[in-house]
Amino acid sequence: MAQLTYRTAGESHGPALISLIEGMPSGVAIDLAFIDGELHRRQGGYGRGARQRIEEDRAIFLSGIRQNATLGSPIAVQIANADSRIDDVEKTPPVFRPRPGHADLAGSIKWLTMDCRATLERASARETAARTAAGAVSQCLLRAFGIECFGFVRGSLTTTSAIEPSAAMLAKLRAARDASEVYCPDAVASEAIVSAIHQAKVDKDTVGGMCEVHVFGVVPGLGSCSSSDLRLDSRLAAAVMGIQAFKGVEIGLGMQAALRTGSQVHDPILFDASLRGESHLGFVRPSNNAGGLEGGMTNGMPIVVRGAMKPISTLLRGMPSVDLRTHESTQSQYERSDISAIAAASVVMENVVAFEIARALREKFGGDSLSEMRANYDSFLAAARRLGE
Ligand code: EPS
Repeated sequence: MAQLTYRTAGESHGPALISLIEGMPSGVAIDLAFIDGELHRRQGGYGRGARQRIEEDRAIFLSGIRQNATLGSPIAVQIANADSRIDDVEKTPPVFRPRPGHADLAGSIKWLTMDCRATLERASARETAARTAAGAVSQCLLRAFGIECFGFVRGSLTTTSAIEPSAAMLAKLRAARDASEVYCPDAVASEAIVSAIHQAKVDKDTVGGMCEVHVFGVVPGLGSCSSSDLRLDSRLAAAVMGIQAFKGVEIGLGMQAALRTGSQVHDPILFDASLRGESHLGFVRPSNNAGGLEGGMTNGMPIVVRGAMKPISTLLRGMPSVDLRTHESTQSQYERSDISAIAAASVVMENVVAFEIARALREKFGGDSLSEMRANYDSFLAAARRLGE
């Protein structure tokens, strides 16, 4: 059994983006409508720029599936770029005035060039379409085990929604989120975020925000405390920080845990024998400050991850910068961009989190086919239920 991994390739204005996924078991039903739906959601949200009117992202499977089910072989997914013009110097000119906050300056020094385009084409968040595709494929595996992921926008600037998602509310939450222009299921908060983005547009400024992902139905025991790179919380943090423009990650109570005493932070452990059954071991946690992870392992409670996205670094009014050819002070170069991509970021975050859960699920239950993996999963749960009997 290969480890579940993925890599992406592709530039923002190159011919296409590619995702190469390895380690999926055979026999997983691939829900093409769901995957294209995730790609479509990622293109949306109030505050997006003109590029999204040009693109219509679709996942084209080049390998690894047959009759809409995985074969167990590497899965290559292609997303074509309609706005493909990377070699057209008139339409895609060099960029010599780096944007503060973007990869422009650091990349130009790293690759020893004065043309920031050499860096920005790959640094662009266009690449997150390929990551969303990989995550959506992994969600097809998760769903076979009853695991559901829900990503949304928690807030931006002065607005923070107090909504508390639960598995029982999932269908309603998804409907409310999908009805919101900024993917925030709280209608009042959604409206406030839309107005903040609108104001930023008027001011030729940009806006970031806070995204959150809840994962329901995860079996206890994924991840491991045995070494730091196997801790699922460390992997989730790396996956979320790997999203363009993310500057912070929290699990459960996150940073707030440092400001409270132990008795105010740790979730009590109770046992209710009447709950013991097929998918419940009987342990009850009346709170979930741990965000479903203790010792780097899932504890059976929903996984809760929050990520902070900084504002887009391309400002219509520019920012103080320097011309790399002359070192003279100037305003940063304007490139067509978004005012806010926070809604899109919540879709990306849901899918990168999903991939890490799927990776941990593959590590624990192995198998080359879904049926072999399922048998291992069932026998683990049966053994866990026998503990203490
Ligand atoms: C981005 C700049 C814009 C965004 C892009 C991210 O691209 P363009 O320069 O082509 O208008 O639209 O995001 C996407 C294309 C996307 O699909 O998410 C940047 O500089 O990061």
